[in-house]
Amino acid sequence: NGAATAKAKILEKIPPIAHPLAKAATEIASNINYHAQYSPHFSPFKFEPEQAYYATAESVHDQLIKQWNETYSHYHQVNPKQTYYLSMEYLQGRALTNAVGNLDLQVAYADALKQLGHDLENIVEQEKDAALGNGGLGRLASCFLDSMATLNLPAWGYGLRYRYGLFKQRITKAGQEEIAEDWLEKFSPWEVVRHDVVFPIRFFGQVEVNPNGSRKWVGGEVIQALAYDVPIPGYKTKNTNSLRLWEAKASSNDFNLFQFNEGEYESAALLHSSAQQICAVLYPGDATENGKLLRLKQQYFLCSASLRDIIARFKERNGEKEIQWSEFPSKVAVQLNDTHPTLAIPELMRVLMDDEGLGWDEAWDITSKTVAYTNHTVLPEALEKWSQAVMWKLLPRHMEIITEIDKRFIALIKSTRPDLESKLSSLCILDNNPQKAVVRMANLCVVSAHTVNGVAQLHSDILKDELFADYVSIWPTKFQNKTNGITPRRWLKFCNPELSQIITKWLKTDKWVTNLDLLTNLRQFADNSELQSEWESAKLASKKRLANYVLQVTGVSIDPNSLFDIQVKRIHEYKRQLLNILGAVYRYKKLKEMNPEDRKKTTPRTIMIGGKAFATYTNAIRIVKLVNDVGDVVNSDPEVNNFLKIVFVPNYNVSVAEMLIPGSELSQHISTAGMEASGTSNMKFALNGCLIIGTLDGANVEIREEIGESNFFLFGATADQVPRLRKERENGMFKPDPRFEEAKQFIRSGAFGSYDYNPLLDSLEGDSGYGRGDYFLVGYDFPSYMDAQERVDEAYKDRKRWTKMSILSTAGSGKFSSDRTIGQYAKEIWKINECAVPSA
Ligand code: B1H
Repeated sequence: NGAATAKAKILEKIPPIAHPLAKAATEIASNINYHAQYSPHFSPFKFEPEQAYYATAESVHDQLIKQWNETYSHYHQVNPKQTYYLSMEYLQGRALTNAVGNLDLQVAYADALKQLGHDLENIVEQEKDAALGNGGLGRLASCFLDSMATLNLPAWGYGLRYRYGLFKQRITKAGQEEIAEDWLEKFSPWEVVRHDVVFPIRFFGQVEVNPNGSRKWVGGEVIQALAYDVPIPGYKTKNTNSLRLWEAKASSNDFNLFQFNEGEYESAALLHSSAQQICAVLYPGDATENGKLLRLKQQYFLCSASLRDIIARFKERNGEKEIQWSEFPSKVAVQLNDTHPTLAIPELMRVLMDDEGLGWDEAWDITSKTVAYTNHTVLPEALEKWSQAVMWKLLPRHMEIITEIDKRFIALIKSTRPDLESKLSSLCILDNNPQKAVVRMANLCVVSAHTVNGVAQLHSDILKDELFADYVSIWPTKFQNKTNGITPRRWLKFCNPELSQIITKWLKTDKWVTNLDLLTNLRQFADNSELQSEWESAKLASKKRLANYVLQVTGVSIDPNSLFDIQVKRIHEYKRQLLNILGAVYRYKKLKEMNPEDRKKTTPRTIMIGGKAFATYTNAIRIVKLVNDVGDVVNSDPEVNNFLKIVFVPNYNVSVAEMLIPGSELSQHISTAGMEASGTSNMKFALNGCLIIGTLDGANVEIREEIGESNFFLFGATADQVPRLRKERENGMFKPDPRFEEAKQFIRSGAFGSYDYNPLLDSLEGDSGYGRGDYFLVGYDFPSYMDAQERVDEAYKDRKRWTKMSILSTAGSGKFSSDRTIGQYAKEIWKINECAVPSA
């Protein structure tokens, strides 16, 4: 406690001053001290890292508030067309490093904290990740927000303020354990509650028909949506956009004081708890279907609150003039992040017709010119279908509207495309199958949106040629590709400062941070031995940091001189973590059989696998257990553990990724071709000089094109071969490679403990639940995967050549900046322009 008092004592020497725009370190120290004393959230006279974090965050928040307000009023004054990105998920991660870095106050804040007896590096670790998303789709939304602000685009995000984010993963002897992630346990210093932004949201009820024929949705239950705003600072620009997250609240007049006073506490509180349920948890699914009423309520809650807000802003900015609704699409672009916010379509129709009195044709014209849809997956089980019966109950007016949209679509086809009539049953929106009548949300999006896009070239081609092929023949110009991207601020500059400095030094500019194509200029130095040795020592430093982290969270000590091989992503059979671990098992078995001299000639490897498994996805849970069991045996086997370690990295999230990626040398992106829409971690790894072993799937295809075939370890079937291979598999025409059989047999023999792995391994042979066995073609791709791994081992022996490949990976990653992606959305889909806040 002596140390604690010493820290608190430092505060006495520094005057606490409210100085929201401090730039110099001493002023910033005063401002942090001010918050420690005058925005107290803790007992006084404590200044441990936790208190220092909150005080620092509030100081940074001060810095953001002014430019945030200025951004709002500038947009308000200019009244440009603005984009609203609707997403059920955002994976923001930590905000402090990003905010300080975007404000370009990194050095000043580090100095200020030193004066206060703390290290910025240590303080940022105090922040909990905001994990309001599952995986790539949510992280993409967050990268997009960063780019929209950095490009000075008038573009906001809308989402839900989940009380509990994605679960925390703990690994025990039994495998994965899920724990509630209480990110708001104390509070978030970044969000601002807007008590004046509240909208009533209705559920259930009925449709009333007025004498004039107009319709109105009435009755049911009404819950309030309350806005919380999170500032989204752009990099070195004043523009600070908003992420508006809705929270559900019961209306205060709904609280039945009479009942409460009568002692009926529970029924009095019922509405409160039913409101609270809506934003209680993020649905922890990734590409899995669910039929939960609550999830549908969440989706409607997001759509309705956001549209009400958008319309209110449109009216407000219109001023005193009479409203011209036809101008709405020239002021508003709504982007649907997958089908999860599809209800925005019937909701906009409903408000325009029932509240604003427009006719169908006008409302339809406005709606379809406003809304665009991004598809993120072709997995059939992830294409949302909602029960018609449930929808009629929860959203009766919306179901009327959807039915009418469908009717008109069918009429259009019958009158203009009789050749497609036979396909109408799969093209229309309502699937009236008497067993289970559903609404097909993707069809509703495609029929209603002005633009539909995929997230990588291959994926967009599959949408056009397969999933949406018939729609393409109806609306040939509706379909586009927008290859995903990642923000180079978080995913290089801030997470890998060592490498960033080297890049800046050799390019003689740091402009690459906002113009990532400049990285191509590194190519000319790829053979330069001075750059190579700087590059290698940066990588080694990151590997050592990672090794420390792994030791701390798993107790396993790994050798920074071994090849660091990483696969981190949600656990899913199509992502084929099983292929990785079967390859590792085979490697282990061969190492065991070798004589010690031969062993020494192998390339030492550390294989790291991380990711969360959806709790009810049995095979994913089994895969986590298998990786851990194999690791336990291998890592404690003195014969081989100098040559091979296998580590399961627990609780993979944004912050863990920021640690892992800079320290990676090889990363695995090995999905069955045609199944990973894009992938975005592949881009993050390549940008940080990590080589990829992968299939021709998603964005891998474009990454390989950009960085060069010879710098990419390719293997496996291509997307167009997959259907034939599955057929052959079904017909018993598949001859497994002996190495594949050996690896499975080794696991079945009990070499990794007594857990019953037979059901998991059987999925590679007999029935897998997807149809006849090995739907994901692990067995088919195994031999070419193992061959590619041998090429990796060979390549790593020539360190100069490896380093050159690593430099070329970074040099070729410019295309994958989310600035490029967002620039294309802005120009080709949203038709919005930059709206920079003038300086001073
Ligand atoms: C992606 C999802 C997803 N595609 C359903 N689809 C969900 C589907 O909770 N749910 O119900 C949640 C998420 N996520 C991913 O999007 C793709 O698999 C990646 O390949 C892609 O890179 C990413 C971003 O486009």
